[in-house]
Amino acid sequence: MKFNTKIIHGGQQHDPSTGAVMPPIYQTSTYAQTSPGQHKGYIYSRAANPTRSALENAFASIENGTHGFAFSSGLSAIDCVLRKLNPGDEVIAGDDLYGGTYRIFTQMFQKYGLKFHFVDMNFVENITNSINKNTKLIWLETPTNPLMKIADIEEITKAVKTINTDILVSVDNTFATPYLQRPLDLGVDIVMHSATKYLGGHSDLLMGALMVKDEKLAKELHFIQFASGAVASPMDSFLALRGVKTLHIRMQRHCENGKAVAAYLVNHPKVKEVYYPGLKSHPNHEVAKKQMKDFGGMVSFKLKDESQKAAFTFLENTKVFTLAESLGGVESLVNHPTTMTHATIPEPERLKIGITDSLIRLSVGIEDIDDLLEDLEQALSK
Ligand code: P1T
Repeated sequence: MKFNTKIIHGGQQHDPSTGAVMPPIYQTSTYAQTSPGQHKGYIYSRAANPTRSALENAFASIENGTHGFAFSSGLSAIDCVLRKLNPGDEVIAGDDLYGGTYRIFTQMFQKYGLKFHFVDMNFVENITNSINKNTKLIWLETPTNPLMKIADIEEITKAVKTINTDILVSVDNTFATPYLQRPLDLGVDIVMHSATKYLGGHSDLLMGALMVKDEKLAKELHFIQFASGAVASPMDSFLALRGVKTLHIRMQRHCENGKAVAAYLVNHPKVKEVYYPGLKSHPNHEVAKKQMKDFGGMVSFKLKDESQKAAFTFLENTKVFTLAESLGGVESLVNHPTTMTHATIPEPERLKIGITDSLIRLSVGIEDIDDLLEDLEQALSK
């Protein structure tokens, strides 16, 4: 099946008992057994639930994986991957990550004996030079949140696997979605999503996803998901599956609008710098062109006036763009990383990579582009 068909039908079947085209919301915690161990494949909803199974099959299908797993949030999906590791193991991660990812690494798992190295993923030797016998996981986020850096997934995976095939490579594919790039096809082991964002697409649920194509790895992750219990609810699974079915159409518009917003901001006299991989001036534009179908709807920029006051004036004055954390929904959002999504990262670390008070992140929605540009224009004129 082609991607646009898979998005709708991949891993799906009509409900076997009624023919329902969409899976019912199986709002049940448990399942009747006729004799101990005699059941219809479902025992207890922490292990599996038919609505979640339908979604997990769709997740696997859209990333060209064999298994998908749905969690109660993106961070619980990350938590599941980290629980595969043992004290003393080391992780090499990008230096620009969602603030919550940085926090779970440094404030949760470091204390259980994992060691994290944060490197600029633009240079593959930064990764290969940090690999030692304890390295177990490479954590990529591309495009990164919020600086929109692009890592060359294929080149990095090849270099890592040449050194040691047992090192897992995981890609947080939240910003790109499988519409734009499919990391499992490029050799990585695990794809992770905050499905709260584009996969759900409507800002009405919290969810995480993992997709893999290796049977043994799938078994291990399923065991952790079952044993730890941070599963997605039946209702959220239903909503996410409904959202996934329009991902390709939404992403087309997100990309069109994202491109138009970036082009507008580049020429604005009050704007110092625009971070969007679709711009020829973006340092990773060529890599983005190689591995992504298009460039997405996330755009960050810095104002020339570097004061927090100038940023706040803009943030307080947008009308169509809502000031809020999160991204990837149909509606446009605006976010101030230093005080909102990335406030958890210590200031010196933030400043080292360029997350300053003048940085503003836009999640460009699928509204009419004229209204979006008009809104930016009026807010920038304040
Ligand atoms: O919020 P949650 O569903 O737990 O997902 C965490 C997460 C993981 N990875 C990336 C790239 C993310 O952007 C997020 C969540 N991000 C936001 C809430 C935000 O506004 O950036």
